[in-house]
Amino acid sequence: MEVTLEKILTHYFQSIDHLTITPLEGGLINATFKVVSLEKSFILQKINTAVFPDPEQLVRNILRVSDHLNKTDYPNEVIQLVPNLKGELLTYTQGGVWRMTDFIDRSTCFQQVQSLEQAFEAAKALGLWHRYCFGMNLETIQPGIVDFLAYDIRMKNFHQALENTTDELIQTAQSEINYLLEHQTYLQNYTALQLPQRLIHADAKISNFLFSETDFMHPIALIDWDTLMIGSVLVDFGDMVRTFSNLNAEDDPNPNNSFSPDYYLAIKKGFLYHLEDRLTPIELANFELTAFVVVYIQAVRFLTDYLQGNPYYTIQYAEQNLNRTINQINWLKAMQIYQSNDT
Ligand code: GN1
Ligand code: MG
Repeated sequence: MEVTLEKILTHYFQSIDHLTITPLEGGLINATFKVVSLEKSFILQKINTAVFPDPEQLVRNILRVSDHLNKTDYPNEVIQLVPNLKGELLTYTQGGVWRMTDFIDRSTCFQQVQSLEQAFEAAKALGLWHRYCFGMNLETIQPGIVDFLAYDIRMKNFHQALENTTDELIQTAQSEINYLLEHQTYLQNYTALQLPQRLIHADAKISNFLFSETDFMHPIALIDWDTLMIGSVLVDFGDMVRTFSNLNAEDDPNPNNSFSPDYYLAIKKGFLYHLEDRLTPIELANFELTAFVVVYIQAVRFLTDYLQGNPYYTIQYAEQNLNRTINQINWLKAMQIYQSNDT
């Protein structure tokens, strides 16, 4: 066990003798570890304060939503923060800001969706989470990241990155840059919509769903509540579609299997299961457009990061953010073909 991690654990446990700690891969922002004690397990996270400059706000949002859900008969698991020995929900150390939550027992998660049934069930679970959040007082929620959903600012950052980057990177990414610049109409059409503003999760990707360890078709929790904010529920639908209907890994540039209409339809059916009678006509009419825009913006974000020298997303190899961009663009191209065949 690394000395620094041991030291962090002493903030939470009287004795760290019987603890094991293992890193959990997958997240691109925070560092995440599973801590196993003799009695139970926990999730320990080092919060990336470059991305989340106000960790107190993250904690406040989580408490507000978990308090709300705990007062209802919401059937799935709710995130439970674990205080340190001083009773504080955040631990400030020279090695960063740390937070611990309960590990949800007998659960497992996936980096890629396993079956149509699993996609349907997860989308249903997300819809259920939304249905139960609908009654919340939204005034108490402040975003943990300012301008996260301000897509005009995402585009401004992209243009700035284009101006400030090297000719070499521009050349390498020329076709992806062109594609994104040529397909801004979708974004403009989306931005012109007046969609109802509700509490959203804002990172509803497959790895943020926990499934029962014994029944992979049974979601038991929606996790990673760091991006709780106010926005359109269609953004959550879009993030599901982005990661569930793309059958390739997020950095796989192979165009085959980048969009599955069957998965898309399963997710839509699942998401509507608990929400169809709650959503307004403008929401019901804009599923496809929002999904397209969510993937488009994700491509813009990956490419911006690549052009800036990867300051934001964790990378394992130099071209990973470019590959992630290509992967998103492959989805967009396949979705366009699907839409043109469908109409
Ligand atoms: C980031 O850290 P992680 O993996 O939960 C990002 C999401 C992206 C996602 C792409 C705060 O999420 O917005 O969709 O990577 N989170 C933040 O995989 O930027
Ligand atoms: Mg996240």
